[in-house]
This record gives sequence, structure tokens and C-alpha cells, in this order.
Amino acid sequence: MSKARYVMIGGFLGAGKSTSILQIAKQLSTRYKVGLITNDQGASLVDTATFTAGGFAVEEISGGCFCCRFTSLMEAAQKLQKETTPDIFIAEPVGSCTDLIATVSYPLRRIYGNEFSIAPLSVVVDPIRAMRILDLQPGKKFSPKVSYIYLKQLEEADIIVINKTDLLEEQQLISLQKTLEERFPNAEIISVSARHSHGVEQWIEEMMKRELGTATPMEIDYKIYAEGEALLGWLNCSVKLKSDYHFDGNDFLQKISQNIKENLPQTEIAHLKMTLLPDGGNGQIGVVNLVRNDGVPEVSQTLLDYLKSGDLTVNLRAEGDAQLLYDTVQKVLSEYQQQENIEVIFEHKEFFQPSEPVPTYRDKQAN
Ligand SMILES: Nc1nc2c(ncn2[C@@H]2O[C@H](COP(=O)(O)OP(=O)(O)OP(=O)(O)O)[C@@H](O)[C@H]2O)c(=O)[nH]1
Ligand SMILES: [Mg+2]
Repeated sequence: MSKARYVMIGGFLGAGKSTSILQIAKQLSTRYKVGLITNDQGASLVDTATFTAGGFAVEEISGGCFCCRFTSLMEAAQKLQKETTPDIFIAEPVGSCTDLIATVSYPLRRIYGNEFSIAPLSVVVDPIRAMRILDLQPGKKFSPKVSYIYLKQLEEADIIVINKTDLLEEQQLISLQKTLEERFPNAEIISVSARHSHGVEQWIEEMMKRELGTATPMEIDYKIYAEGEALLGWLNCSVKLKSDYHFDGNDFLQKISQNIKENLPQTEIAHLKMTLLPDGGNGQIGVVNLVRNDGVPEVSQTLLDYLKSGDLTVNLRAEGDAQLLYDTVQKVLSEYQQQENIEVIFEHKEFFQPSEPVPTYRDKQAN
């Protein structure tokens, strides 16, 4: 490849961006060197831990989204370039972020077009969430301003990727495909199951062969966008766990996530994800995820051995008050501490409602 390729894979919280990126990176790494860039409003990211455990070079941009921290995005790419010279960069923007074509893809091509070729924007969707927002299926939804962001993400997508097709009946998939085609006629619609690596090859082919388009970026009301983001609560924390006895980390992750969910009945969870890294675990990692209140927490990576101590990272994003999220996680962990005799020490915590997005650049036209 004459220029490094910059690939951005967006989509709402919990849609399966990181799972997809891991699959794509694995497939591409047989032919190319791949570098990954994670992004979040806060620090201490489950995604960074998961990508690192997957054996990839990763840079994390925390404290704001790509569009508001465009310079940091380029610094991260340059750092990866220096250290591992990737042929392909895959970047995962924050799941509540939209307007990426105007604020990231076009400025990137305008300023760094000599260094990078820019892939079209993929937007991943969780089909259950999408069917609720598009009124194809009943179920708990986000409020209108949060749904506004969700729909804006779809509107600007070059490629809409219906993920988790393993969870769907054939008729549900057909109906979702049809609705997305009708409502977003400019997008290519692809269906995959990132977890089972179904359809991922076709997606890679699509994102590698096509160039970023030249359409005028979508219109967006930044007031509604900011208000929608501010309705979301964000909690990131790192917690040290210590016990005199060996305990089952998988069981711990499952129980804690279930208890957090039960303690937040009025708050729609967008994504609760936690990793547990045992001390001396040789890179082993336990991962649990929950992507909606009426879902079941899933341990997607299991620990092979019991542990006595380790590092727990909690990332919780939900439509609700961030203080409530923190209080709930703290309550659940301290109850566990009392019942199970596992010492819980909060080493880092941050919780907030994201502030108004103020992009570094916003290109109104393609260059
Ligand atoms: N059944 C099923 N689950 C999947 C699939 N892909 C991802 N998931 C699960 O969906 C959950 C969220 O996946 P992530 O990849 O962390 O989602 P994300 O979009 O990166 O989430 P954020 O970074 O929080 O925005 C995890 O439990 C994944 O295991 C899939 O193809 N099928
Ligand atoms: Mg992710």
C-alpha cells in the first residue's frame, strides 16, 4: 500500500464496534500491519484493555471524542506510525458521537491526504436496539434527543453494518434491512455476526475497495446533539480487588453486572462493560457486557483460573444521572465486599454527563 489506510468504525454504544474491530484486525493482520485507536470521554478503557489483550498495538485518546480532539487523534496515529508503522489504522470513535464525516473524515483527508487514504465510514448497529428505535419492535427506548444522535449516526453512514445477526430470526433481519434501505438510501447495508465472524470478509472488502465519498455532510442541530449527549451518564473506574482466598472471577463479573442492572431499574443502560485482569494472570482477561436493561449480562471472555487479586475496570454508559451510576456501582461492590470477603479499593473514578461537543474542524464540503 502506498499510503496508510485510515478506517473508522462508528455506531452507538454497545453495537459491537470493538468486537468487529478485533475480528477485522485479526483477518487483516495476516496481510498487513494493523494499529488500533480507541477513544472515550474518560480514561481507563475496557476497549483498550481488550485490544491490548488481543495482541494489537493500541493508542487511547481519552477525555473527549475524536472530533473535539482531532490533534490528539493525529498524534496517536503518528505515535503508532513511529512504533509499529501500521499499514492500516482502525479507529473506534465514542459510541455517542456523530457528524464524523464533517469533523474527522473530511478534515483528515484535507490536511493529511498525502499520508492517509480514508475508508468510507462504517456504522455498526445492534439489531434489537435498532428495531426499537425504528419502531419495528416494542421495547424500552432512549428518549427522543438520544435517539436523535442514534439516527444521525445512521444518516451519515457510508456502510451500515447490521451486527449480531445470530440473535435474529430471518424475517426480523429482512424487515430491518428493508427499513434501513428505505430510510438511509445512500448507505450500503451489510449484515454480519462479528462474534462468529460471519460476513466480516465482505465488510472488509467493501471498506478496503471504496474510497470515502464526496457528498455534502449531513445537517445536524448541535443543540439537540449536545442535549442528547448530556442526558447520558458516564462512569469509568478502576478498582483493585484483593482476597485472602482464591475466587471465581467469572462468577464475580456475572453477579456484579446483574446486581448493577437490578439496582438501576429506571435507567436505560446503553453499555455496561467490565474487565478483570488477575495479578500474574499472563495477560488473561475476563470480560462481561450488558447492552440494555432487559438483556442478560454476558461473559464474553472467561478467566481460566481462580484469582486472589486483580484489577477491575468498569465502564458504564446509560441514559441517566452519572452520580447515580457511581453510587450504584459503589453500593453493589461494597455489598459484595461484605458478603464475599473481597477487599474493594477504588483507585480511579470519573463520572460525568458529556459536555457539549465542540469540534476542532467542521468541513461543510468535501475537499
Ligand atoms: N450475539 C452477539 N453479540 C455480539 C456480537 N458482536 C458483539 N456482541 C456483543 O455485544 C456487546 C458489545 O460489544 P462491543 O464490541 O463491546 O460494543 P461497542 O460498540 O464497542 O461498545 P462501546 O465501545 O461501549 O460503544 C458484547 O457483549 C459483545 O460480545 C455478535 O455478533 N453477536
Ligand atoms: Mg467499544
